[in-house]
Amino acid sequence: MFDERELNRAAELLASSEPVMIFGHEWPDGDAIGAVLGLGIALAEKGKRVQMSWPGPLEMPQKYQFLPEIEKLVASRELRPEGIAIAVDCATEDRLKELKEVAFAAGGLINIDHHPDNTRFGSVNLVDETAAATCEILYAICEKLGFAVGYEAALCLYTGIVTDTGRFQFSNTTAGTLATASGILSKGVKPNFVYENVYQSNSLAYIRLTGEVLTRAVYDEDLSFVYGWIKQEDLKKFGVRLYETEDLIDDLRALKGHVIAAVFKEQPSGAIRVSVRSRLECDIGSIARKLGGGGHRVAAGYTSARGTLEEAVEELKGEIIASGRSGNS
Ligand SMILES: [Mn+2]
Repeated sequence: MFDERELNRAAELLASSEPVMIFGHEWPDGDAIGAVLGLGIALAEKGKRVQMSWPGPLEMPQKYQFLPEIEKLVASRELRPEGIAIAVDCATEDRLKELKEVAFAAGGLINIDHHPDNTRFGSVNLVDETAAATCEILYAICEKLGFAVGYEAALCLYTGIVTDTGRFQFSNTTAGTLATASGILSKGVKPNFVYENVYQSNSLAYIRLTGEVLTRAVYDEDLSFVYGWIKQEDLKKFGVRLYETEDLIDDLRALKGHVIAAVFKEQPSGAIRVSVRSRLECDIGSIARKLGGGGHRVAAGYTSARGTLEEAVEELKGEIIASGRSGNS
């Protein structure tokens, strides 16, 4: 857990400043979206003027569009430095992209995050790497600072926790995570409502794309490494947006015996973005950092410096071997 003095400094900043700008990272996942909206709603209910945003387009996967207050999100270009800024679920200041300047020019920058490689870039840092999700930290902060978490904020925070813990199945799920979830359910959140929206709202096009990716998946038994790929032509063929493919890696992870899973995604620029996951015995986060990315021990990502998909696959295999993982060791 983070320092109580940091929490007190955050409380002072929040009490004395307005508006409160809350920023997630580009192409936000469920935790970042839940954190921006959940904290924004909780502060607004306390009478605070809030501005919620993230860099890049305010687009998000369809599965998160059931969340409240989405229409209040403000495009990054409309923001000027005023009040204070809060960065949520951002390991580094660079995750803020074009909002970085606004965030640092504000009257204070509170960094709330759970990534182990968080650089403490804020003027106040509430970083707890033992938390499963930024939304889990936010629930604790709201409770401690007396910001009542009502149904709508709870719904957002719950969504962040459910998605970052793989529905409470990943190794980051702790007794504390479930205690937080329990507190949230007491606010009236219905697990099946979130489940149906987040996990049972895929388009047929997406399910068919998944089928294609799984059909051609490769398993390197020596490295216990399973991987798949999505090219721009696949997205075109099936009519799926790249940011909607965040969870596809979990389907590959159903494979018995695998330790590392990856999905290589060709970006519109041609660059290869790689999502990687591992079982607890392998630190995929440090491999991703070696390749210029970042993340957690068991969930990370990076953009390959290599030109082609094939080269990116070889690059990752090389790093897996270099890390000592081969021959099912
Ligand atoms: Mn997160």
